[in-house]
Amino acid sequence: MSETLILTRRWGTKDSATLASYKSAGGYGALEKGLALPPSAIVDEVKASNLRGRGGAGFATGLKWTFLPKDVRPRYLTVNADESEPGTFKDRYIIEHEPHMLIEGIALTCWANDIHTAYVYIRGEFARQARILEAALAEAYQAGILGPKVLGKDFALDIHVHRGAGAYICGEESALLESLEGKKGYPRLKPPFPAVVGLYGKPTIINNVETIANIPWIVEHGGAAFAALGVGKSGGTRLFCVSGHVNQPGVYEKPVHYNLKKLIMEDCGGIVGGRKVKAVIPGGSSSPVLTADEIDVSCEFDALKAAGTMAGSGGVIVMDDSTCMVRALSRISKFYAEESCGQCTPCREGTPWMEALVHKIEHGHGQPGDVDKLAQMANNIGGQTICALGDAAAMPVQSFVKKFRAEFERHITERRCPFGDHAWGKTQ
Ligand code: L3W
Ligand code: SF4
Repeated sequence: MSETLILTRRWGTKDSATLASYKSAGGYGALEKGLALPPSAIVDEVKASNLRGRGGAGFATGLKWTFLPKDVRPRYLTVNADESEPGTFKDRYIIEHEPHMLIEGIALTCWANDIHTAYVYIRGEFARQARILEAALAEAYQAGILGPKVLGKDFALDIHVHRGAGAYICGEESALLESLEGKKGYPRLKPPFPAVVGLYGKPTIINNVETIANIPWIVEHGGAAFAALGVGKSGGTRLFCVSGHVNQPGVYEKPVHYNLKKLIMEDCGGIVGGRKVKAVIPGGSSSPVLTADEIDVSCEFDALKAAGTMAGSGGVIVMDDSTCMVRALSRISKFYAEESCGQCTPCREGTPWMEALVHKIEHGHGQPGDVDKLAQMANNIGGQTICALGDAAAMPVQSFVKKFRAEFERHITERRCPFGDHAWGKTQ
C-alpha cells in the first residue's frame, strides 16, 4: 500500500507555488467546503484529527484553539515560520513548494476561530521563501481568496508577512509576539499564554507552518482520516528532516509514528561508507541524544518522550562512529550561548559557562571533576528560566554527559581528543 503524502505530494512539480497549479490539483476546495460549515465544525474536526504542533512542543492543536476566550475581540493568528532549530529544515520547503496550501490552512484556521488578521512571522534569512509567499498572497488577493470577502463569503481576512532579523529566540512564541509588536525579542513570562493574552494584548493562536499546512487536508478528508494515519493521541504524517552521516539526507514525509531506525537505515540509505551509527538527535538540537541501541523506536511524540527524549521539530541529526561527542556538544552549546537573549541569569550566565567548559574538555584542558561540574551547571539551568531556551541548552549537555561520559573522561585523562582531529598540542 502506498503511503499517504499530505504535504510533499506535489514537491518538485513544475510551478507548484502558483495559484493555477494549486487549483488544478483541487486546491482551495477545502476552503470552499469549510466556509459552508459552521466554524465550530472545523474546530471539532481538528480536535478529532489528533493533530499536534509540529514546531517543537507537540501540543494538541484543536485544544489550543479552544483556549481562546469566548468574548474578547479582535483575535489574531500568528504562523511561526521562524524555523531556526538546528537540524530543522522543513517549513521553508512547504513555503517554497506549497505556499497556497499554507494560505488555505490559514484561511480555514481563521474562519474556524473568528479571526480576521493573520501574520506569518518568517525567519529573516528566508528571503526567497518570503518572496514566494508574498507572490502567492498577491495572487490570492487578486482571486478574491483573501480580502474583504473570502471566496465571496461575508468574511474578511488579511494576511501579512513579517520578516524576522535572524534571532533564534524569536521562534519562541512570546518573543515572536514581542518582535512582531516592534520590540526586542524578549520571551514573556507564561502564563498568561498567548491564546489568552497575545499579540497587542489580544487572544492569539500561534501555530507552526507545518501544523497549519495540514488543515486543508483535515477539512477535506475529515479528522478521523487524519487520526487514522497516526497512532494514539498523534494523528497524521510529519516531515522528518534528516541530516548528518546518512547517505540520503533530506525531508521525508512519514506517518507520525514511523520507526526512527527504519527512517535512517532504509529511507535514508544507511550511514555513509557503511559505518555504524553512534548517536542520533531525534527532534532538533534541543532534544536529548539517543545511542545507537536506542533508535529502534517510534518517532511518535509520547513514544520518544517515554524513550527519554523529544520528537521536537522533526530534525533528525545522525552521527556515525567517527564522531567526537564532546566536539558535537561543543558546537551545540556554542549555538545556545550565542542565541540566549540574556534576560534571565541562569541562561545568560550558564550557557556561556557550559560552552566554555565543554570547549576546555574538548581541547584536552579539562580537570578531574569537570564532567560533574558540567552536569551540575546544566541541572541548575533547566527549569529555572523564563523560556524553553534554558532547558534546550541544558538537555543536550545532560544527555551527552549521561550517555557518553566515558568519552568526556577520556578527553580529560588523555589530555587530548581521542578522535585525533584537534588533539592537545595540535591546535593549541
Ligand atoms: C494555553 C495552556 N496555551 C501550553 C501552548 C503554548 C504553546 C504550546 C506548547 O516550546 C518546544 C521547546 C523547544 N493554555 C497552555 C497553552 N500552551 N499550555 O501550547 O507550549 P510549551 O510551553 O510546551 O512549548 P513552547 O514554549 O512552545 C517549544 C522545542 O519546542 N524545540 C523546538 C524548537 C523549534 C524551532 C523551529 O525551528 N521550528 O525553533 C525543539 O526541540 O525546546 O521545548 O503554544 O502557548 N495551559
Ligand atoms: Fe532569554 Fe534564555 Fe531566559 Fe529564554 S531562558 S528568556 S533565552 S535568557
